[in-house]
Order: sequence, then structure tokens, then C-alpha cells
Amino acid sequence: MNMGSKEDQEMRRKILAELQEELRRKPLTIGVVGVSGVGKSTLVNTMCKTDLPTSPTVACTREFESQDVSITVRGGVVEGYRAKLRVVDAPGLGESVEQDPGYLEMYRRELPKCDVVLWLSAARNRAIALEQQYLAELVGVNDRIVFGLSQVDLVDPLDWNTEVNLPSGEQRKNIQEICRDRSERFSATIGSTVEFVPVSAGRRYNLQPLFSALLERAPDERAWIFSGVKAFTAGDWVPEKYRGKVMRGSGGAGSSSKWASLLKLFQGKW
Ligand SMILES: Nc1nc2c(ncn2[C@@H]2O[C@H](COP(=O)(O)OP(=O)(O)OP(=O)(O)O)[C@@H](O)[C@H]2O)c(=O)[nH]1
Ligand SMILES: [Mg+2]
Repeated sequence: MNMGSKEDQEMRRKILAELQEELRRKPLTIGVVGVSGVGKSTLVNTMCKTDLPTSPTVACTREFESQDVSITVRGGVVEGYRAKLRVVDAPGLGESVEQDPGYLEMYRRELPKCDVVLWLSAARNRAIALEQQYLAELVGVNDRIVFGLSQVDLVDPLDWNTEVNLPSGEQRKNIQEICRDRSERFSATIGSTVEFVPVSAGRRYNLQPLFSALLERAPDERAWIFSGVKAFTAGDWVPEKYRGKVMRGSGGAGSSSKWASLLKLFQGKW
């Protein structure tokens, strides 16, 4: 017999109310940025199942485009709960000298609103001086950046293993080498350690590790919501101010096992 189920239900209701309130105030917001053509809109389309325009030939996105999506909690006692996630697709930097000042202005205005910034850099682009310049300029606007090495399916020798949907052995070595090299260069630019996550939106490759890296980079005061939609695992995901409220409201010194069971509420999935 489950002695604490009523209290558990009540506590769960309160936690969800807090979560919903915080998400209503400001959804989890991820900004996707980088130079033109690295595949920002394509990645957003893949993640959010949207239909943003993309182009194989010319610069495409002209404004910051916000997509609100729900990520559904899978598993646990609140299976089916939908948390709102905002993914913002940025125009590509470096499109032209005419456009750049305006785009940079937009970046300076929009990036502070993002919890996390996803900086995409195309695997095959070796001329990264321009990206380094933008990064040096924008890291002061929002430094919670995750770096994604995009379009890795286009790395030589172009023999993607379609059967298992993974890079071939040779490709994997080259991708690792590019990640290492790019990490080194970008680290030097911003003066702190950068690590690139290899991804391919086209092949839907490595999106989950990318998402996890984004969740981990969330600002401390919002990290509890991010971990809430990911998985309730540790006992400290709810900040004190909420925990106090929740525990008081539950009518007493809730047992640690009860609390632990509540921490398993969510198991978010992309
Ligand atoms: N092979 C491959 N092609 C990709 C991938 N991601 C994007 N592309 C292609 O790259 C081209 C540019 O993609 P976009 O998504 O428009 O790039 P963007 O960064 O949004 O470009 P701007 O809006 O101009 O800044 C398109 O032709 C995409 O189909 C990928 O993972 N693999
Ligand atoms: Mg675009």
C-alpha cells in the first residue's frame, strides 16, 4: 500500500504549478546563431518540426524567428506533461557588409533574452577568422554558449554509414580532428575552454547530446527548470525558494524517500 500517495500527489501538484508559472513567465529559450549557411534554420526545423525557409544558395533568414515548441515528458508520474521551449533562429552573420551592422545590432538586442546560445560552425569551413571576430564581440553579450560543429555528414571522405546512421570510421577521425582544432582556436578567442559537439541536422545525428549540452549550460537560477524537463535525478534540482514553499505546503517534514520519488517525476525527451 502506498501510504504517502496523497501527500505525494499534493507535492507534485505544487511543483508542477511552480514549474508552469516559471515557464509562463519565461519559456526556456535557446538562441541558434552563427554565420550564414551553417545550417541554423535546418537544425531548428529538425528540432522543432517547423518549416522555416532554408536555402542551399543564398543567405536566407533575415530576422530573429522565434519558435515555441512543447517538449513532452516521457515516463515518470507526470508522463505527458508538456514544457514550453522557445528556439530562436538568428539571421546569418557575414552575409554582406551592408547587412552585418544591422544583424549585429539584432544579436546584441536578442541574445541577452536567451538562456543559452547555440553557436553553430560548419565542419567544412576552415576560414574561421570572421567567426572568431563575431565571437569575440558577442561573448560579452551572452557567454552561456554551446558550440556545435554542424553538417558533419559533409566531412571527407563523404562516406556516411547510412545503415547505422553514423559517420564512417575515417569520417569520425576527421570530425574529431576538426572538433579538436576548432575548439583550440575558439578557446583562444574567448580565453576559456570551448568544446564542440559534432552534429548533422540533415542526418539527425547527435541531436540528443547537443540538447543535453544546452541544458547543462543553462544559467544557475534557471537550471532547475531545464533539468526538470530533462530528468528528475538529483535531490537539488528545485531551488531553495521553491523547495521551502513546496515542503511547507505538503504539511510537514516529508520523508526523503517521498522526496526522492518526486524527483523522478520527469524524464524529458527531445
Ligand atoms: N548535408 C547537410 N546539409 C545541411 C545540413 N544542415 C543544413 N544543410 C544545408 O545547408 C544549407 C544552408 O542551410 P540553412 O539552414 O539555410 O542555413 P542558415 O544557417 O539558416 O543560413 P542563413 O539563414 O543564411 O543564416 C541548406 O541547403 C541546407 O539544406 C546538414 O546537417 N547536412
Ligand atoms: Mg537561416
